[in-house]
Amino acid sequence: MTAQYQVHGDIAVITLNNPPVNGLGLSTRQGIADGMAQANADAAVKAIVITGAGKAFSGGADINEFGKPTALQEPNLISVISVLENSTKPVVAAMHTVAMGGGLELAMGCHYRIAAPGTSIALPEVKLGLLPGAGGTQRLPRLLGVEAALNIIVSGEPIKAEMLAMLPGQKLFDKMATSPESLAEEALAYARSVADVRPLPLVRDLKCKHPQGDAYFQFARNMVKGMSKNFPAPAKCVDAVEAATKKKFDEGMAVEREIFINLMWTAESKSLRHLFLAERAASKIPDVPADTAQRAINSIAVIGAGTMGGGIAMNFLNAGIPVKMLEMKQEALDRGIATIRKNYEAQVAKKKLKQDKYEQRMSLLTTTLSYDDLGTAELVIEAVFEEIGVKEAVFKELDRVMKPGAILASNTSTLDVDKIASFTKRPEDVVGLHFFSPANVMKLLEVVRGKETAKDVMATVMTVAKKIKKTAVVSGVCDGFIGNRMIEQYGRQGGFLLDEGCTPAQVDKAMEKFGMAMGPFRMGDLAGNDIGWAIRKRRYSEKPDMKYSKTADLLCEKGRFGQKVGKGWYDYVEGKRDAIPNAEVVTMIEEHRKALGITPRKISDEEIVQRLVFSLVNEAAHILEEGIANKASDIDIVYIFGYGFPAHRGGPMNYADQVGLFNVVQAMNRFALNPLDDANFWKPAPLLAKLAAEGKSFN
Ligand code: T1G
Repeated sequence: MTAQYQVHGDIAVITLNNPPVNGLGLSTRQGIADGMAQANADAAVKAIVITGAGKAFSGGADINEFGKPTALQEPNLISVISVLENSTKPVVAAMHTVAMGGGLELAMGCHYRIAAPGTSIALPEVKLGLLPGAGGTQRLPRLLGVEAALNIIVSGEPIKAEMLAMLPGQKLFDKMATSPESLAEEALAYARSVADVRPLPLVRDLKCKHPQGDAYFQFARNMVKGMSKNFPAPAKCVDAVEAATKKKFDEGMAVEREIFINLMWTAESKSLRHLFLAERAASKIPDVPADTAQRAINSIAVIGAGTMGGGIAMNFLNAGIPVKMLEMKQEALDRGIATIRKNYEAQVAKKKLKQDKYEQRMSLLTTTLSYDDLGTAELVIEAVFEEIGVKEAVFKELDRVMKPGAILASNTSTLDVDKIASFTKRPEDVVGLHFFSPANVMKLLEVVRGKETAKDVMATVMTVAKKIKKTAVVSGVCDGFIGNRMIEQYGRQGGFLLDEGCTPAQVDKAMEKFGMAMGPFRMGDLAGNDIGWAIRKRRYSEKPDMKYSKTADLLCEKGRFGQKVGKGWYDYVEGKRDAIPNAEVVTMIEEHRKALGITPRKISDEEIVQRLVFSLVNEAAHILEEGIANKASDIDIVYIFGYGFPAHRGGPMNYADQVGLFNVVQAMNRFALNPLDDANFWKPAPLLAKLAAEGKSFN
């Protein structure tokens, strides 16, 4: 059982013990029920304490159980909470560290609640496309008041127990423990103090009203509508809490239950639950055991004080890790430091960063013009010009100066990490750390594993990534790694669609309606169209038979590189991001079609979305076959965190699974018949064809 039962004098203690966060899986629920039966049957027991071992009181329902029969198997969470509530002896919840989701709902079914300071309280179900499904929407408003409860339920965000304990009239906490260490003792003492109190206080009996109910809930619905594009759950949270104010407790519970079950089956919730597990699975590397010894990283060096170098440095300064930054010239260093200061000062101005924190971070930053000063760092990250000759010079110097065991990382986004490693005598210490611009903002980090990169280096950089709050995904060495390799096919399809009859605005609108943060052409204007131009020029010589539309080249020949020059596929007003369609560009595309003898055709949004998204999927299937990515869910994480793919679609691979791989292959077979497209590309990757034929999915 993953819940232990002990008796301390006349108090029974049930301790949840299901690492890592006491997820309320079947065995834990059974353990609680058994413990309660034992305590209620033992005449010597006067009261009961429920608490959690390890790093949480409880992180809620066991997410690994979702969609599995055991999740609903009796005793399900609602039944267990009823056992607590209907106990003939008082039950005290003793919470520490984390009491979230079903864990908080469990505590609210108890008669009394004690929390240690620092306990994170949350009902994060909305982040999984759900709502609290074990009485949270009915009990929390009774304990905290309707408005405070609804805010917590709709935001899903954690809040410290001591903050909630200060709310006037709150009944969520009967007592705050003086410290996490004294919680157990104080809970036993408190349980003794209430052992004979009758009647037992039941949360379900508390009143739940809002003085201006209808007006308030209308206001709440308007607020939620604005923030929950594509997501049905937040609005449903409002419905459930409103039911708590208008119906009897059991009727309100029935409303909550019905909404919960309906939300469980929505594509949005399945996608968000997939993402929750995918994000945590990404940090696991199949052949690198979790207990692999890691190298100590106490300080780092960054080579290059440009946009990327500065952004990379900020990640470490934010995590309190000292950074030594090297440049070739003092003025480049000064420029780099000034940019870092500007970024921090902007955060201070927006009250997102305290002045003293800003100064503390800057105190961790030192600079140098000499490689000989770098020897003390345990990790060095180069972010210099993207040219192999420059990388060679840098890595030869790093090999000379860095102490044995230091990790040598390259931020390259297109070059061969194995080749870079070959410039050193220690290829086992070389790894790629591909940050996405702006490096201090984008969560995604592609960790590029060279063929000789040591396992402890991989384990170490994955831990470092978590420390600097990055979501790291392991990639093998290939041109473009995972994200950029796939985006190249996506861009090619965008060009073909222009040749065949679309305007940039039509393609962008279709993709943004699908949920992309930005369509391909607005994204090109943001990143800089000249980047793609340079890659295509390389391709024209490397892969002469690879088909491309020429429209993007024509655009670059007119110097329309994007936002940075005020014009690209669209026009831009200085300092503004609005993309203004440009008639000249549309004419350029039309004339190009005419020159090719193409009669434009009307292309549906559905075809636009399928050709762009399935081009990602087919390329990703090759990436999986080649072992460049370890698992399909890693690719979903790359696209959600690095390329603005909509979370409610769960990533390209999850989306393909939801469409059905058989249907994806059918669509690709249709695209292959289009003479203006690239039939060769649309041949389904063998892995995709196999899964589709077997009725299987990627994830
Ligand atoms: N069930 C099972 N495992 C969980 C879990 C959970 N609820 N939450 C986290 N884990 C695992 C996670 O996969 C990882 O595993 C490890 O714990 C550390 O997680 C009826 C239906 C609790 C604040 O949404 O917010 O209750 O990788 O890296 O930063 O209404 O995890 O180590 O093998 O995030 O210290 C609602 C989600 C469920 C909580 C800890 N609960 N979890 O953060 O560690 S739905 C949640 C979190 C529900 C009821 C409904 C965080 C955390 P591994 P971590 P952390």
